[in-house]
Amino acid sequence: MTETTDYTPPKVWAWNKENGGRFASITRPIAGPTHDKELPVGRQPLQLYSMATPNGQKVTIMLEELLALGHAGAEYDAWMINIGSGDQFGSGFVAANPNSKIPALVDHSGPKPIRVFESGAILVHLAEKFGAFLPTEPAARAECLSWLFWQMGSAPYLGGGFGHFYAYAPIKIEYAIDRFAMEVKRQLDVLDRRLAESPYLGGEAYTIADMAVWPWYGALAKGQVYGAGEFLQTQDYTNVVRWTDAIAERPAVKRGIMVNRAWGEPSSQLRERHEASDFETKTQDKLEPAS
Ligand SMILES: N[C@@H](CCC(=O)N[C@@H](CS)C(=O)NCC(=O)O)C(=O)O
Repeated sequence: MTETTDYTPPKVWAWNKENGGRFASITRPIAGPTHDKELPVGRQPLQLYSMATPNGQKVTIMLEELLALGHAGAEYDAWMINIGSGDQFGSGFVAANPNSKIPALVDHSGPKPIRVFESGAILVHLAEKFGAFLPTEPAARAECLSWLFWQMGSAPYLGGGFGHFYAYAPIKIEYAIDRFAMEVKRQLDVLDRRLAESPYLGGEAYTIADMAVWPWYGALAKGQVYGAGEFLQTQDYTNVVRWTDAIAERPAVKRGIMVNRAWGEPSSQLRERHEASDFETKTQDKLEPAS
């Protein structure tokens, strides 16, 4: 083990604003808004405030799946919250999500708007509202919710643990990378063993559990996050790769991952979505054609 630091924690921690890590500018030890800014509200029943990170994609995939099933009440306006610029600290966003993280949903379909934050809570809210993608039979429901909550508990080790120390921290700390690489490989093995037993995480049917896990672990399995495919040898998790590829083929998934996306191929970016036809007319290649 290489010694990389001789740091000894002081008696009282102090906020060192110049910590140098990627995203340091949006990392703070305090909650609450930094500035006044109301959220826009469109004409659709559901208002989503988000960005196309894996946590954001879970919800846009679900909304597109619901619309594909014919649930017109799932029509939504998707507004861009640029977390790199600190939009999550605006007063309106903090009122929708006191945790200042995307995604946040405000459901305007009832007599009073309902705010929902935490992607897992948003998926359950939508699944119950439309009676879709969450089985009602007790055993199947329990299995689905177990995998959904597995994602909520596990992904912080992947993103905040492995991803942070492998890709974003200003120094490479062998101990931290080793510890979280071990945990992430264990998590991939958990998924691989489950997906050897059944086509989807909840069993025979595709559910909100798959929608929550796929944007993180599917992307990881294909080497699309943190450039860590080779390091973690993700191709070896063959059941995860099979499941990842099958979900990627779903038309609603193809649409969902484009929403609130502001990077990559211009044709893959639908920065704001206000109606279904926006996928044909408002992608970045159409809005700003290369001259
Ligand atoms: N557990 C939350 C995690 C949400 C989350 O971490 N969102 C990130 C983007 S992927 C974010 O908004 N980060 C901005 C920040 O931390 O200031 C959920 O599932 O909704």
